Amino acid sequence: MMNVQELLRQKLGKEIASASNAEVYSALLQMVQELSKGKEASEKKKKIYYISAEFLIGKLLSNNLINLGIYGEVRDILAQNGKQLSEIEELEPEPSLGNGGLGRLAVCFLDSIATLGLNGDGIGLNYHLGLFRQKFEKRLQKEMPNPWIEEQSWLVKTDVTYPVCFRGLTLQSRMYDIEVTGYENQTNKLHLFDVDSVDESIVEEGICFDKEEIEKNLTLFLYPDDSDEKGRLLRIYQQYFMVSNGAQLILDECVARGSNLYDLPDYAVIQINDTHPTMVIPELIRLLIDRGMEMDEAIDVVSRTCAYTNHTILAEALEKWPMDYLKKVVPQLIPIIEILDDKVRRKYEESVAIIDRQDVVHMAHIDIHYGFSVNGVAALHTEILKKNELNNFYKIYPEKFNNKTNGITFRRWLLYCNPQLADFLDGQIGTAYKKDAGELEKLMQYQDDPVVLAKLLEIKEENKKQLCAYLKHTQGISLDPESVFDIQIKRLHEYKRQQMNALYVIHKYLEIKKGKKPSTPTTVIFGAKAAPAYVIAKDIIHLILCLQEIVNQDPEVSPYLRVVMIENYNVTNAEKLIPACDISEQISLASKEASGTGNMKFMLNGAVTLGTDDGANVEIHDLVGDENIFIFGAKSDEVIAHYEKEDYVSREYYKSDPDIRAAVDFITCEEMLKIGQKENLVRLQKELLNKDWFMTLLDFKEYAQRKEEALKAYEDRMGWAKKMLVNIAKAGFFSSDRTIEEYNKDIWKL
Ligand code: 26V
Repeated sequence: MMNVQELLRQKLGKEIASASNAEVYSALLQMVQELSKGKEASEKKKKIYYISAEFLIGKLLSNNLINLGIYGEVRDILAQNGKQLSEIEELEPEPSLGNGGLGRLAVCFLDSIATLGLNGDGIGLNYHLGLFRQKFEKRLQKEMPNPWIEEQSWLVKTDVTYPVCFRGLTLQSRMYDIEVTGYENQTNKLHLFDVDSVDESIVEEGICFDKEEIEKNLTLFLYPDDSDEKGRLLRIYQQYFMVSNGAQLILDECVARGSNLYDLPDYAVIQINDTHPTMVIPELIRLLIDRGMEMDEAIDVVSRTCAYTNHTILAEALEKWPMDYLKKVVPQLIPIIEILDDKVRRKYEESVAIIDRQDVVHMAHIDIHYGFSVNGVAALHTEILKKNELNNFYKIYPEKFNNKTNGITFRRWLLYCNPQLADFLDGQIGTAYKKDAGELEKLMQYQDDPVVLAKLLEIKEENKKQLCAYLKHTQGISLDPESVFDIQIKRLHEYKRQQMNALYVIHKYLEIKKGKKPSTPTTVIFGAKAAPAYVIAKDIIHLILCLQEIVNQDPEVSPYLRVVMIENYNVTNAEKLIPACDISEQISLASKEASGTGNMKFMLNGAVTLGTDDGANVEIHDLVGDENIFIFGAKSDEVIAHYEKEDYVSREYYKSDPDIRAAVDFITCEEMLKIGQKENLVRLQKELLNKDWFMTLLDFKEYAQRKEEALKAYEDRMGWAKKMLVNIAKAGFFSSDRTIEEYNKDIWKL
């Protein structure tokens, strides 16, 4: 057994007490890398390759210390030497290599794959600048570059390099690895591909850069703006670069493990995370043909190796690439894609073809025809795929479709972010829940125990105070820890309906102004980034920031209601916000949120959900029962029927309901226009009245009512604590360990 203190001192080259925080951070990083390297598992025959354009890693220091089983020891040693681990953590830049749930899910999965001792690695891109850093200026979002790679980082440079050919350009790649430590188990790897020629100096104002200098910009940014052709072409360059490297690595590794390539499915299974890595299918076929295989045989081998996960039903998010674009970037794939399309066309109807009449390639169609598994990410989502969006495919391949309800790693989202709760659970139900999340159910025996319930309330209060201190320290925001913390943190998208929450704030503000003073004050907290080119999403941010000012500065209102929009919402501040939440806002339009994973993180940390019957909320609802969740709004089948009949008219709701009218009118009232931008506010109001594609006004009334009920229920502290307890106790199902066990049992079969 090594001595942590000794090792740390050795890395530092001096006494801990006399080192700076930066030196301690650097020594810890080296120490962790050394310890995790020693835990690499011996390779087994078959391996899962999780290929994804996004891995929203989050900070790694404490996560790795926990998984290596030395977090407490390190924290105590540092404390004995006058150092705070929490202060050292602040020095680590967050690798934000993902947009949201899809990228974060990929990292939770890697954690569980390693924790369960499975043979599996991640494959992705080494973006030098993660998702932009968000700044608010004049109550508008501004995007800034978000660098994370420092002289010393978690990246380990390898000797692995491959040629990747584009039309008229061949680049030599470089593979970097990040160690993925499993919880008290082996270390796996996340392989991130890069090119040495990337040049950060081409970044101009904000996040603008020359999109045509592929050698310099290939891995510079995560998902650059794809609103114009050059941006979309760069996206294809990135995707192909990722999959070509991935495919070459996979073939090399499988051959090294003994594959003759005809038996590839016995050595590899490739999980394709959404359609971004879809080109791995034609690329593998191309490489196998290069190595002497017949086309039909190559297609068969690849089809038995690849599995596809769908993460959305939103049509605008399903990737389609014009043939022209593909020809400009990856001409070598064109004949293969044409053959794949031709085979489909000979057997099936037009609607399931790969290349449509406009000469556009439907990436998901490649995955479904030429993969052996298609899964959705929550029960409702999978049912909608089968019944609606992908019904034509389901009729052809019913056996391929399966559900894998998402999950989250309890190491990061409980043990790390809520140590008080984890410690309390250890004492109450033992520590087995850390490896077997179902053990959390044991908490149910205490649902009427006043001591346990009081303790849960005390932990929540403590976490709220810590959040207040953190926000004061990092953003200069003052909150009242005595108020109800009502939190909505997620990407800004109309279907997620932050605008409905904002309308509630207006409604409540107007009520208070009329003299209806609530008995419990509420703090409504938002955190969200909007895609740089997503106009209405940015208007919604503007609306919230204007409300923040009006509400908080009104002395009549602010004792009862406060609004706060956190700047630069990311994994790091999610880890502080989630443990401090009372009411978890999961209010997407039913049918639109494939799963959601924030909903699971909140539940696990004792928040009560206010939500629609959408995504995994449906499964949360089933598990906790009506008593312990606040559900409202149109059901998914009603919503789908409205879209089919085209019979939803938002203006009707505006006209017939005075509360709705007052709230919507407020968006452009004199007070708002005094501090806000007329253009943005008018545009948003018009959108709500003339289109409201995601049916905000349809659900608004019921939403406001349910929220009042939740706030009332909160006042019965013991009754609320019981709801908290049931939510924590039933959260075990949402451990990503369970999800990964299901992937392995049904799809990967390692
Ligand atoms: C992407 C885009 C890009 C273009 C503009 C509109 C739009 C809308 C949605 C998306 C989402 C793409 C896929 C995605 O991130 N899905 C998320 O995956 C999570 C993990 O499975 C899941 O929990 C979320 O519900 C789902 O939205």
